[in-house]
Amino acid sequence: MLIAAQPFPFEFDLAHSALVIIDMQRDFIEPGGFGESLGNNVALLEAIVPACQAVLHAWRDAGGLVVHTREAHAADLSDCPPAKRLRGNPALRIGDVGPMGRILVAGEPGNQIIPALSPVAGEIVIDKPGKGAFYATGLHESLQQNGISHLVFMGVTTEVCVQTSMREANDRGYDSLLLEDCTESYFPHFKAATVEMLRAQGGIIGWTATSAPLLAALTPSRR
Ligand code: C5J
Repeated sequence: MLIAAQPFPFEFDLAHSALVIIDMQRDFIEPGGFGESLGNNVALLEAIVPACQAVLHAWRDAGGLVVHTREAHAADLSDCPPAKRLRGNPALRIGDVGPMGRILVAGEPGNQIIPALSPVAGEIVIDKPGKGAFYATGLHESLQQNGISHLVFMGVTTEVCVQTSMREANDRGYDSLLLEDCTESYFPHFKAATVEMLRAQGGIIGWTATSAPLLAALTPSRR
C-alpha cells in the first residue's frame, strides 16, 4: 500500500506492519488521572478518540497487528525511578490514590485503556514504565517475532510518549508513520512542532499523514 504522507508517500505492507496506539488510557484522557494531576486540561485529548476508533476498526478489519501501550508502574513502584515520581510539585504523585485509583499504577481503573479503544483478543498490550514503548518492555522482540518492519502510530501525548516511542523505533530500524489527527498534546504548539520535526530533513524520524488516505487504502469501498 502507498499513501500520501509527508515528506513523501509512505509505502507499507499490512502483513509486516503494526498499528501502535500509545497510552490511550483513562489516566490521560479523563479527569482525575495523571494528566490532570499535572495541571493539564484533559478535554483536549478526548477530541481525537473518534478518529482513532475509525483507524483501529479499519486496521482490525483488514487483519493488521495492533499494539496498545499503557504508561503503567508496578504496585510497589519498583519500576518508577524516584526522579520521575518526585519531580515537580504535582497535586498527586505516581502511586498516590486519586479519583480513579492509584495514579499510573497497573491494574487501577485509571490505568485502563478507554472503552472506545479497548484491546480485543490477539492484540498486544504493553505496560511501559517509561515514556518510550521500547524501554524495558520487550516490544521490539514481539514485533520481530511477528515480522514487523513498519509502524503506524496514534495516541497521546504527541511530544512525550508518542515522539519518544517513534524515536526509539527509528533507532531500531522501523519505518514509522504518525497519524496527525489521531494524536494530541495538552499543548497544541508542542504537537505542531513535533509533527514538523519528525518529518523534517527528509523524514529524519519518519512520516506524518492524516488518517484519510490510510482509511482509503485499508477500506476497499472508500477507494
Ligand atoms: C506523559 C505520555 N505525557 N503518555 N505521558 O507523561 O505522553
